[in-house]
Amino acid sequence: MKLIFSKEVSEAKTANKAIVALESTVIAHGLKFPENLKTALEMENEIRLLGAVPATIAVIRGEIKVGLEKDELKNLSENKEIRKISKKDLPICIARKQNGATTVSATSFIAYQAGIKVFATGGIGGVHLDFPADVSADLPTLAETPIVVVCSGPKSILDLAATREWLETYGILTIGYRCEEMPCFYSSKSGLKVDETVDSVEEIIEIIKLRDELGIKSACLVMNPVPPEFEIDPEEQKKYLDVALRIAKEQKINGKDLTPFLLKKMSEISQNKTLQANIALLKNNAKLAAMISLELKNTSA
Ligand code: PSU
Ligand code: MN
Repeated sequence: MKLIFSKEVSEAKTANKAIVALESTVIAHGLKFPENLKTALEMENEIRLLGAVPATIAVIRGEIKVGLEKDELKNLSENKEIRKISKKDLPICIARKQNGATTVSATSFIAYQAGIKVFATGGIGGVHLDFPADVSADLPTLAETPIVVVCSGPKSILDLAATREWLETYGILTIGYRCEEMPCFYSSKSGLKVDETVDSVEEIIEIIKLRDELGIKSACLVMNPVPPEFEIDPEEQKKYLDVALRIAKEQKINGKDLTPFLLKKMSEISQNKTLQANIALLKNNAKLAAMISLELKNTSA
């Protein structure tokens, strides 16, 4: 698989530095301009400030890029004509020399091929409410990719119980970072348990290393709840979601357009409250991912 590394990522690989992968769907489809660009740059900087190197992943004119230059990030944020791609879409996007924003599915796959072990995002995809046949391609990819994904749980727009069961069945480990319940994006409470709670990065490293030693090939999700000052209580969240779901149904929105549509509608209905929470959790997850990737390097030397 041909990967094009940015100068920064290529130097980091040579120097054996800690690298954190970041996805591009959240930039191109998950947040609107200009907040998307600002958030993407801030996530990268949080990672650099801690001493690790960010590698935002995307397909640009048919080339798989690991690490984006500033102008490439800017283009991704402004351009509406970017394909949202999961792993299975990669061959199409490359063959047709298209621009593709990578989801958790495509990003995990590429990061793993690039030798990057830790990836930070907001919320992962899962089983959709009211559309039980719509299961995000994030899930099957995570089931077969031994990477660490720092996230704030599945997105709250999903059927959380069904998503939690899917993770269980397909052996995707859920670790709660200082939380006992599986967080669900804008909220820290889902009423569903994580597999185990940890209080420190060292405990996460120990578990990841044992997973690898045992030859277990599925992802480990490190679930990091939204910072409390941005948390939206589940009742309030449900109000926004119910309106967004009703509009989606009326407008017959489905397939890969559903997630971006619901996120955008909820942000409008909540007067940007969900947007602020989304941005806060993304930056917070970037920081924790940097800490994990640094500790992983320190203890593997
Ligand atoms: N997290 C966010 N915002 C997003 C996404 C995640 O905070 O927009 C994206 C991710 O790229 C995830 C995708 O992989 O939504 C899932 O989309 P779908 O449900 O169509 O598989
Ligand atoms: Mn879907």
